[in-house]
Amino acid sequence: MECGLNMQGRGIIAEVKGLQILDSRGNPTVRVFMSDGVSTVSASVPSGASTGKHEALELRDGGSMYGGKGVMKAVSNVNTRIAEKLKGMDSADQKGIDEAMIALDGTPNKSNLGANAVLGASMAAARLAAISAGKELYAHFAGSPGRNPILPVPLLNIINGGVHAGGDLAVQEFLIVPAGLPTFSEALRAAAEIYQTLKGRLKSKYPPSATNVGDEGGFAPPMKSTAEALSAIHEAVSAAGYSPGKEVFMAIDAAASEFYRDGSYALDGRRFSAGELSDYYMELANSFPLISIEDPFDEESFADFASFTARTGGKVQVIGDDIYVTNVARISRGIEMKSSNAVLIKLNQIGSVTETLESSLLTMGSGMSAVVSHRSGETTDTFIADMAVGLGNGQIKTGAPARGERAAKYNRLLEIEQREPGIKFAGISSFRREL
Ligand code: 2PG
Ligand code: MG
Repeated sequence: MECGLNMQGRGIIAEVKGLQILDSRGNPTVRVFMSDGVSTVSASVPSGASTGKHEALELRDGGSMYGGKGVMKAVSNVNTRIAEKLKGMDSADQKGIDEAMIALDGTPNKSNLGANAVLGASMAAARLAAISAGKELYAHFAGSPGRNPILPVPLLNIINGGVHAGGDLAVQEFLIVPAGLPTFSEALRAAAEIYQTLKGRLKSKYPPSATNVGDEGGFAPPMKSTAEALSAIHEAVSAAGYSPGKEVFMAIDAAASEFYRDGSYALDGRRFSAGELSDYYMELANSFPLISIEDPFDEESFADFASFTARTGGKVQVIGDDIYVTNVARISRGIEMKSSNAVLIKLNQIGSVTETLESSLLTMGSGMSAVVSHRSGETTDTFIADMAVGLGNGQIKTGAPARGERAAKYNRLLEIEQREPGIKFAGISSFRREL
């Protein structure tokens, strides 16, 4: 990109350019470059597989190229309509920028410009605002009143199932949560050691293909049931020398919409009603140190979420992901119905930084936990690591401690920890599970 030609002042958007790149699954995604004539920044957009029905629209080209998954239309929208609109705007005015793009799009789900086009430009604007003010991105996010930067507890997905792997496990994610370690780096070290220990144990118990990995870097072993996966992790935690339920907890993301058909749930070789599934989760929570359960029911089941959340008595963090899709209206409904005590926060579900921050602040203000999350299709962009630190929400879910696109986020958190010894690790206190 040519710099210095259109210089109008630090932080003032002079140039916006899109590029079609590949994500971690080898599918096209959008990268946006933005310049104020002095600095050029870029941001890359992630992409989900178990997407919620109500997510903002990811614009794909169709046709034969990339199996229809090209994003050249979104890139062209960045280069033309979005660029024209944003040139001359101050990148520090995130709200103004995002509102201008939302108005330009004119649809409720960003289907005109594409949420991938809008989000890329929105994230790039945040980066340009930070760099032009001489700030790190996390410090930029921490700049608003009421935000206390904190290093988040990582939720690391070390066994992959559901649509992220090719096996028989219906539950999508089996995670470890090293919330009881004193610092972020010690928590990450515990996670990495447990990951390698699990790898060794899977090798000795299953065929060699058991340590092949799924989309988020977790192993995809030929296991038959939820309990089998949880047992393997539970044992690996102890075998690695950590105390389960004290130093290291466990979590699942059922992503239950993916195995909900005709009013019942198909997993572990049988069909469950919502009530039976709730019993099943309670049994699992009594047998393992399960600290968090995400998307236990279908994405429209606000009432089933609410009964389950009440039933756990605040002992388990119940996260809503596909049910809320980072959308203020749906989160508000969840708050009213007490459907969960936590919300997953994903930038591309809603499609702009401003709306993502609004959803996060609504969640945190209501006493629920907000969990900042990656997507199963990622890039090496580390935006969410900085966003979580600056926002101070206390938890981040960004895959296994392996594969470049996942490790990049954890490594960025290590860097922030080293730069800013004053920023504390959220630890177990970020699990405000009661409502
Ligand atoms: C989830 C996510 C991320 P996907 O369900 O929480 O782990 O998966 O990006 O495929 O929706
Ligand atoms: Mg999920």
